[in-house]
Amino acid sequence: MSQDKVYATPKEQIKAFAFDSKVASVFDDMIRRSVPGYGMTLSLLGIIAQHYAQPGTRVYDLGCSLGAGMVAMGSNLQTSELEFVGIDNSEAMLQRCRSHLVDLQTRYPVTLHCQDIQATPIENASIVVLNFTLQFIPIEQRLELLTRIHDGLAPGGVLVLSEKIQFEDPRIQEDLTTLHHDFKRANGYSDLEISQKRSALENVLVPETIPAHEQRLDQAGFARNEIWLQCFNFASFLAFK
Ligand code: GEK
Repeated sequence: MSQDKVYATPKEQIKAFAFDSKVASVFDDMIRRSVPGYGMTLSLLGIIAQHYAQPGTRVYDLGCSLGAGMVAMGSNLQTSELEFVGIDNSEAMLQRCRSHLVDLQTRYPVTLHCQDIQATPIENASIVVLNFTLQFIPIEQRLELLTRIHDGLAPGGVLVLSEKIQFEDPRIQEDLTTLHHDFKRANGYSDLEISQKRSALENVLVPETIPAHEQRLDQAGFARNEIWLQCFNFASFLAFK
């Protein structure tokens, strides 16, 4: 996988961030160097999948990008009669995703659909993963999506929801944003790359507070939810049907 240089040179005009072929070709490097805890989220997703995958059900990865979530969940699974469904609305991502799923496909049926996750029917799911994807859905449409996910989960099913988060206290917001930028700098991104990417993501990636997520999960019908991992301004929730 090549190194992310998408924002390395000065741009006259910063266009809104898009998951196009340029981003898809460096995506693994981009997300690992940008999202603190991404690697740990994936490796622990494998443990979560072992615990919650139920025979005869589906596992959905909504906004699957290159399929890292499905690969992580499938790597040590023994559960029988499981089907994986990966959804993304970027054809550039899915083209690359297919080649990452070769091993998984020798053990489980895997279907990939290029579509908006808001149009995806969710049925008979034991696990639904939204790994850093809900943040790209318009805020007013998030409840409907989470409600459909809840309704499509089988009894005992879970949603894994990972997001960039925002803090109510402006001083904490400022400090954790600084720490996030320090993380990116430590991973080799320049100040120019950090600031151009930040502008490109403005109004595209819209983070919310932890209470806003918790309240919406309650409203969508989930019985309980808890944060199981947090790294700076990124957190992952486990929500139970
Ligand atoms: C991972 N989960 O590696 N419908 C379908 N796909 C969408 C939509 C939508 N409405 N909006 C955005 N996407 C992955 C990482 S990246 C996170 C997920 C990030 C897709 C988009 O094309 C991209 O592939 C993915 O969601 C978000 O664990 O880049 O911060």
